[in-house]
Amino acid sequence: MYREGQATAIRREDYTAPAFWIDTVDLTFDLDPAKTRVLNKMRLRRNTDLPTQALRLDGEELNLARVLVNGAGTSFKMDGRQLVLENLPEGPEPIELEIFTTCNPAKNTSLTGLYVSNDSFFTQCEAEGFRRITYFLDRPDVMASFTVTLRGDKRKYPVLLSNGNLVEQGDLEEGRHFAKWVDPHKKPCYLFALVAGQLVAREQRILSRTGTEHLLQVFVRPGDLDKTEHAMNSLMASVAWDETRFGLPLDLERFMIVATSDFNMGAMENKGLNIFNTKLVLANPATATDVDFGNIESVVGHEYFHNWTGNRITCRDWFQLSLKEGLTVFRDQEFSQDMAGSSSARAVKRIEDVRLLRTVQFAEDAGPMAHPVRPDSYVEINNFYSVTIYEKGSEVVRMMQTLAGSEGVSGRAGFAQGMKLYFERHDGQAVTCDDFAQAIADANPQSELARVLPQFKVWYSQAGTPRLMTHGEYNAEAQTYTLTLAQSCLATPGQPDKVPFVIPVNMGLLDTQGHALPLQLRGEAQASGHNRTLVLTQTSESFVFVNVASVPVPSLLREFSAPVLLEANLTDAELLTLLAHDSDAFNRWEAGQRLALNRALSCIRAGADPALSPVLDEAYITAMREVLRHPDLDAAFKELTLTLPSEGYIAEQLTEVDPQQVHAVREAMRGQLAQALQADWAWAYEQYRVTGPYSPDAVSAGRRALSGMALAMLCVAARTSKDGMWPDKAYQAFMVAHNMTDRFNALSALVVSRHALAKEALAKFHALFKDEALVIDKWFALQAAAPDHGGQVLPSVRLLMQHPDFTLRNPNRARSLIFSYCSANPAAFHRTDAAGYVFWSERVIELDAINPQVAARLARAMDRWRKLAPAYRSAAHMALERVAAKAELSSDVREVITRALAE
Ligand code: B3K
Ligand code: ZN
Repeated sequence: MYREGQATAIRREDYTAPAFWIDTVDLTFDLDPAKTRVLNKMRLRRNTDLPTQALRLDGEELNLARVLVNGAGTSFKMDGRQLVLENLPEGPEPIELEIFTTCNPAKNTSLTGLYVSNDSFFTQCEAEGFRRITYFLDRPDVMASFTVTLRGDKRKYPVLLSNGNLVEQGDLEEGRHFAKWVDPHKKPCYLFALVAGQLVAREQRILSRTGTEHLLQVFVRPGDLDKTEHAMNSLMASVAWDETRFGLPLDLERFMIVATSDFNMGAMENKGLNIFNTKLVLANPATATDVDFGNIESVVGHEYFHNWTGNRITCRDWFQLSLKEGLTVFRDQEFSQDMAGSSSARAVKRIEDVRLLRTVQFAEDAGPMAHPVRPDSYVEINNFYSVTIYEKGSEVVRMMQTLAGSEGVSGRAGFAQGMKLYFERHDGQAVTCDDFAQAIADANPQSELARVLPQFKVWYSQAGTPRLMTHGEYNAEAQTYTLTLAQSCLATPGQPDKVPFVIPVNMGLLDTQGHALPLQLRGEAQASGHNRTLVLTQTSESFVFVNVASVPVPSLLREFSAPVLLEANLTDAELLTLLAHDSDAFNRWEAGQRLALNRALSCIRAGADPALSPVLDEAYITAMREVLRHPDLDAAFKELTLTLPSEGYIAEQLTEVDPQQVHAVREAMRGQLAQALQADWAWAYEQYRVTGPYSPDAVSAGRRALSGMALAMLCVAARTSKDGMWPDKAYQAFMVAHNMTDRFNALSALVVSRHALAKEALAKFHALFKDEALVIDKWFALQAAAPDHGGQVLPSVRLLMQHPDFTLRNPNRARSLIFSYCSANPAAFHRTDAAGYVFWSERVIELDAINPQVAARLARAMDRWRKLAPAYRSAAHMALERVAAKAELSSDVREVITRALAE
């Protein structure tokens, strides 16, 4: 967040090893909100592999009081923000360096480094926050042993936590006390953490498979303990899962999670002391929805899994971020799937993950911030905690798992072997993505992955989403089916020309009745199985299937086996066959989405008025009715299939976007589906309502999702029929609901159908939950994302900013109102009078002065401005220029705006 001078790009090719190693760090904190004193005693030694050079320590917003070398005063100088020591003793002997600084946590609104939230102290060091605590070699390849002593007022800060084991604690003079923590594991400083405040803990002792005992703790503010059971259950499940699936045990006596309401992102994997956004810890049936419960399970898992993938083996430099993030997202996705249970519930999770990837990551890959999974340069590393590093990174790992199989060894087993080798080789090290890929391939020498590894790694170096074009030719006489797969990839910033990727394509063939056909490629002695992985490595390749008795319907990219844009150009008849019969649940869902998308796109491209000619035809509506009424499909799957592609996803398919038109078409489609299936929705609402006690399991959650959708559709349909019955029922359901999922669904049904009762229900909702910050976030978000009619949303958002509960300083609250409007409500944001863009530019500038990381995320709302139709585009351009013209911008926001404006 450097504001002085010109921010320069850091380049991956410039990496050099550190000039010094730091073996031990002994930190003593005297905690005081306005002036915390930090005594930092380090033992360093020169990296003798490099020529003798000065020690340059990173620091930011620190007041330097003293520097001692081996106990004596020394000369030093400042170079920008670095503390430079030029005269350290030569030779390999250890050097004792003592640095005394102070900082001001109360004034720290950026929420990186050491900050105060609700009178407690918290830290956030990844990626470069440790330098705001003390002078240090703030880079992940410097791993040290940490000892931390915390001192503070005992009444104000009864709980004093840091990484590792508590070795000593006691009282001091003047009502103060101390705690001393020793972390038995070496770690980079980005994994350092401290917490001090009035906190209470839910505790659980567990036994590992090998019989070792561990203490798990979830710390929250007093009053929130009744919302910690699910987080604790998720943590216990995570520990058990990593041990069973990957043989990775908990390596600490004590594992702590602490929740804070002021947090820039979801959570942070500090060694043994994870710090979480309250949103991803606190849940009880009355305040949290099924989606919240699911997110908590997945993020608790994610941070826990980092203990091995990220903490035991960390990144050599921040360009390797996906080494830990892509891999750990892959692990948390697998964990959630395993927790979900049935194959249908697994598919539902996969569909949700792919939906996020395709709407958000594909858009990033096609926009000004496009970057490879392993970027080549950055200005501000915080801007690269992106869906590309995380979600696409996870897909890259998933493809490695797919390709790690060989004769008699499943991909999953091969991948597990690869992980084992990765830990044998690199435990305790800071490594690169190459090291990871090499270990997976080396453990599976017979696999396709080993054969294509150098080319496979194009996924790490090349940005942009590949297009996969497929074409099938059936020869009835020869009974052959020739499937041609071809790929291309558009230019991205800095990468005009692309080379072919390795694309694993899971596929099968169905006959027109929907039966799976046995698969036999030319050259194979006999048919085997109904599912194959074809591996495309060239620009174009053909695969010939023989003994194909009738014209087949291809089911391609099953389970979404590669992060590509599939252009299969299937006919409606083929898509309907897949929707009704494919054995791959993902592709069933995908066929339904494709049918809806094709209809939306034809209407938009024809410039047709959806109010005059219906967008959906009988074939589509009948197919959706069949899905909704299907006796065997799970409720969660039905809900996903009946949900139309989002406005954002539709927009991505167009070369030029009029957000108002996209909105009108999708709204018309929804209205039509609501009307045409009215009787079916009414049936589904009654059929799927859950009446017993609340449980967040996948089956009950799916039922609530579907009955909630049915209620919303019935309220939407009631708009035309002017029948008040369903809105009344929704209001009733809202009032009597015994869990937040049903209550919020009922409230949303009234808001999205714009019924007069919505106002009253919103007021009741606020009154009921006025003391529950996370629920009030939902209240703001729902209003900011409400469907726009006549432009009422923006004035309502401006008014809500004046609400006593609103503050820009709390990231959750800022996201709930401002981001929900700018990023999750395209038709309300892309106003023809440009007022949405003006609002955006004001908020980006305002937020940047408080919290650059959050501001830079908001800045991304304009990423796709060049795709907009001309009138919007020029207004968006002006808004971007307005922000760019500000002299006082953080490097975070400056980088995003500069890239958005670059040609
Ligand atoms: N590693 C952290 C993210 C840190 C973001 C810093 N701007 C959380 C996670 O991915 O688990
Ligand atoms: Zn992570």
